[in-house]
Amino acid sequence: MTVDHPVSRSAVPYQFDNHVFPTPSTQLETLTPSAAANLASFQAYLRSSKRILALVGAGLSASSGLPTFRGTGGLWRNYDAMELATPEAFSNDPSLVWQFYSARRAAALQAMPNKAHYALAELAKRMPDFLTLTQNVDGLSTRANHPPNQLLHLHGSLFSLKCTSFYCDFQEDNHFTHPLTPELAIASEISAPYAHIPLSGLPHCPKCHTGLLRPGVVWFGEALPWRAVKAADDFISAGKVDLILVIGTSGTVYPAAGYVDRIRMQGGKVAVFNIDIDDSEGEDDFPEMEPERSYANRTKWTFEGDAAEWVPVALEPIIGPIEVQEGSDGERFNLAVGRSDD
Ligand code: BJW
Repeated sequence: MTVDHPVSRSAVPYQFDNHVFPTPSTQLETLTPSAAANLASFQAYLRSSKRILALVGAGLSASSGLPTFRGTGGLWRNYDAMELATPEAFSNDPSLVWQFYSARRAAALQAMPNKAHYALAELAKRMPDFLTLTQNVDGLSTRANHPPNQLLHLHGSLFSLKCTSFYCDFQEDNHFTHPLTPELAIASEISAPYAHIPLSGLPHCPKCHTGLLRPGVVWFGEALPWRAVKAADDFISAGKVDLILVIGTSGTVYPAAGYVDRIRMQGGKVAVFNIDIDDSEGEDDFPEMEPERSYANRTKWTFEGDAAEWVPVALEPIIGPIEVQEGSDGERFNLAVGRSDD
């Protein structure tokens, strides 16, 4: 659906049907010898790691059916992310921006956490010195029961609401009602067409009764939540981080992307899980060495493919096998974790 709208010159908003679909699970059953050596080398280092950080992005939730922002299958395929994820866009056209976020709230509510969300939650339960920094606003890590004290939301949440009035401090978290107003029911589907909603039909503050509410996400040019940034800094300052898992993120948005270099500069190693590894990321650190020595000395591992497939496999020596089953109410549970705590 092409929408002609003043905010965007190239707009095809709400055309989010180009998801990145998960690669078939058979990808891991046919590992080449070098891929198996890569995995074994990573797992050996993982077992020896005491302090681990994960930086996750939209690709983590791709196989849950939620579109990513950039690249193939990008959320804003013909639309620049900067155009909607800014305070200016909201101020210019709150109706457009609210419909965009309303559709994403609906999609996130319908989505289920995948095996990678559960695997990270399980790692957190088994390793007190494991911390996940998520750029995602979809709430899926929380719904996979990731321990909240080991999960920092750098870019806020689709399910937080804030009053835009300068004079009002209203903020509410975990607000899962959809639609937020009867008028926003038209934006309940990811491909819903755009229709202008007057200001009176958009969510207003229940405290001051005058201010317009906005989604509690971090837009370009806005500061990240200071508590989350401080907690991340404290974790990094408390001791060397042995390993950072970089999962499903393009690493293009700062300051989040900067954590990878900070860990490398401390001497920590990096493991990248992405459906699309570019040539420079895949480079062997020691290409001239024979394979065994090369793998033993690696400072970086890459796992190309669906994070929902790779992450549970890569973490298996610590967390055991992850099996996800759906409950009668449609919610999913991580039922079988085979490794005992001996
Ligand atoms: C798969 C997969 C599968 C697919 N399996 N993988 C330093 C240098 C340059 C610029 C800056 C800088 N520091 C700050 C800036 C400016 C700016 C910035 O970074 N700009 C860049 C674009 C250059 N940063 C900011 O403005 C930040 N604020 C700030 O710095 O404030 C300073 C300040 C201080 C004090 C006072 C005031 C201000 C704020 C950034 C906020 C970002 N917000 C968004 C929107 C959130 C709300 C929403 O969701 O709508 O966050 S933008 C968007 O990008 C969203 C994401 O969290 C973020 C990152 O995207 P992500 O997650 O990496 O997704 P994609 O789509 O990019 O990548 C997906 C990846 O998954 C791809 O690689 C795929 O291949 C892969 N994939 N399927 C595995 N199945």
